Amino acid sequence: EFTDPHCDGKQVIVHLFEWKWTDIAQECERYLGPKGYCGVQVSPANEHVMVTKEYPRPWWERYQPVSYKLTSRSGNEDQFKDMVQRCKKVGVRVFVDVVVNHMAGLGRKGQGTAGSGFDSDALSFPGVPFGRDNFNDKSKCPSGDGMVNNYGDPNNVRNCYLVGLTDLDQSQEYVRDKIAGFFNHMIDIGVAGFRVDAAKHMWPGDIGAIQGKLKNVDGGGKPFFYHEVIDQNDGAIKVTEYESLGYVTEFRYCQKIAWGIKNFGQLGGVVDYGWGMTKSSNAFVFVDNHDNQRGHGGGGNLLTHKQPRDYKMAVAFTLAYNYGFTRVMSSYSFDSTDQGPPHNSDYSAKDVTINQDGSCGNGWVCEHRWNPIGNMAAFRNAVTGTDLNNWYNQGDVVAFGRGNKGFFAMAKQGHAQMQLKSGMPAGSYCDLITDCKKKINVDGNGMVSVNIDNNDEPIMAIIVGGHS
Ligand code: ARE
Ligand code: CA
Repeated sequence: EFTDPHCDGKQVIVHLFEWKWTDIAQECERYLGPKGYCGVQVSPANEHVMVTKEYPRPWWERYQPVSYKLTSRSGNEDQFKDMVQRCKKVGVRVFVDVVVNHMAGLGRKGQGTAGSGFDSDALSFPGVPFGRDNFNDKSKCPSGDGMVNNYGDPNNVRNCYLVGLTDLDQSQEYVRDKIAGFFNHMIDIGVAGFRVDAAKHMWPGDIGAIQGKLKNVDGGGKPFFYHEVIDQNDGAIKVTEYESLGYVTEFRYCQKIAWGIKNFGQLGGVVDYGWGMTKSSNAFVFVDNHDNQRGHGGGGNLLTHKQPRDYKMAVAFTLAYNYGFTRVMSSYSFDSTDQGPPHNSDYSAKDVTINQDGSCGNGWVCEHRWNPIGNMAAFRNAVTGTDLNNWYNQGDVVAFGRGNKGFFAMAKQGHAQMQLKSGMPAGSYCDLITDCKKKINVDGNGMVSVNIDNNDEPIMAIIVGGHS
């Protein structure tokens, strides 16, 4: 349960971080549908605070809810509905980032993006409504100052205020009903699932109780769930506690894949169950996310769009490999870690423009459109359910097959001309990475002529059905 993304077996979603609903609707139609993406993770859709104090309208204001009305920096409810329906029509589902561990941070008051009043210090959120009694009080939080300050103690992590964010008490039936009502409203609109923000800071039993109140999505079945739990073997809370609730984020993979790209010889051990990594059927996998790409939430030695060559190898490898359910990140350029999306003078997000060559303008990076990333969605879809075989890892080359459905290779130095065993039927195949500019030959014995040269990306990938 909660592990079906409802997209006809497709395997890759993209986080269009901070995009407007009107732009996402267009992107589903012009790119994501045709390329075989399963879905989009969208930024929080509900009403949030508008921060001006520390920084003018930072991206993180959307992680401070004011109510569950569907008006946010990305657009209003009508635009949200239009996006969900248009995406669904082209086979792309919408997954919403839901922030229900807490409401806005202490010290904040005024009006949210939908015009609701609120006062965090008074624990007053009339737009829901939530009041003083609906929050965890000091009797439940053992930290002394009321803040999360000891990741070794589950009561501290789950009943105290995360960075000063007013912490809801999800053990209450009333609170559960409000949250489930918010989810069901989006399910009615056609949403197929949820990324649960700060799930680590909620009791798994409370999340389960909320899930028990949910409707089926259209087409039948429970919504897809993936829970944000940062477990880097550094605290009391383990990802395994969330496995019965759906997928769970595997942040250790971010570190491992960055390490593996630095040291190709390590790529065979990129999934390390000895590290406590979640089993594949529950692992939600990504190279970077909106937090760790800017040093928030489990940052460190990671690859992001700022190192494009290595990043493309990391993402392409991840999509070719046989671990977990995958999410691709799509970013905007930033200098400050607080900086919100590219914006107009009123701080509304700028349109995503598309250049002649398919890249994005107006400050949007659009990694999901880079060929070694965007075209690998088709690879992952094509090899679903196959084993990994014909593993080759010598020097700076790594290559492997996926059953008789696909073959992948990359060469760190940018050149590899060699014959390798593949499980593929004979033929001349399109190289997905160069958008078919290169043809790759497989002979009658299944030997593939790997052809990577410095003129192109250091990667090649072919799939059955992808004949030239
Ligand atoms: C902002 C300000 C704060 C201020 C607060 C309240 O930055 O200074 O006190 O507002 O007014 C995002 C930003 C935060 C931001 C918040 C609210 O990252 O900076 O605070 O929005 O606007 C932990 C959690 C994990 C969380 C990360 C960031 O466990 O759930 O911290 N990630 C999610 C989202 C974030 C979001 C929130 C949660 C809050 O993805 O984008 O915050 O909704 C170890 C631990 C981890 C811990 C990590 C960092 O690795 O194991 O559990 O992650 O350290 O502390
Ligand atoms: Ca909590």
